[in-house]
Amino acid sequence: MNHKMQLIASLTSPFARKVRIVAAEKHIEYQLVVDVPWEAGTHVPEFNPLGKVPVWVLEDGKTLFDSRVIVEYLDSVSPVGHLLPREPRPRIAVKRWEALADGVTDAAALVFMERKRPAPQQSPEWITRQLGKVSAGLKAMAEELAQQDWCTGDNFNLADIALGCALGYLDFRFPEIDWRRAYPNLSELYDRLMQRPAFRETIPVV
Ligand SMILES: N[C@@H](CCC(=O)N[C@@H](CS)C(=O)NCC(=O)O)C(=O)O
Repeated sequence: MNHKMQLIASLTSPFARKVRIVAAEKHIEYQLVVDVPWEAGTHVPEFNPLGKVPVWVLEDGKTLFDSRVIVEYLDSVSPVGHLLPREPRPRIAVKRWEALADGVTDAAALVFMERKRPAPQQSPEWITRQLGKVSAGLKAMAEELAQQDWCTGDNFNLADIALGCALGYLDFRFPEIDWRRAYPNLSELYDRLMQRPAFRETIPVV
């Protein structure tokens, strides 16, 4: 039996936000199923053996993860507003941006989780190492963006979405990291992204 496609996600996950933005930009309909993988009653492991969100459930019940696989799938199923170029070189350039932005988010998320552990169990070295990745990643993204309007090429695409989700996650969990002042070009692009309903409607909430 065919069902409506579903996205299993928490409302705070920056990776799920990337998927929600891609689906909205491409006008792909789905049912949002909110599930927090950290909570005792979570069903996420039934859909993804890794126990992580986002998970996309296809009409036939098959599942897709992780966010990079899902967004590539969504871009391929609808011709509306292509977010990944078809040509190999520009396509890989966008996916490299996505890896960089997602990597910043991954490192920041590790810090957030480490800081939630009881103080004696926290490793300051681990936190410093991950924060170093966040700083280096922000610097690299600012340098690569330079004075361009968008991350790659002449149009908004998945690279900009991934960057926006990384910056939005830093705002949400690390308001003390003042990336706007350090990198005005990232700030300008972020403001432009926030004019899009898909970004405004997916701001992380606790
Ligand atoms: N590489 C994955 C990362 C997903 C991820 O780390 N999700 C977090 C929430 S932001 C999660 O579900 N964590 C639960 C866990 O690690 O058990 C993706 O892009 O989808």
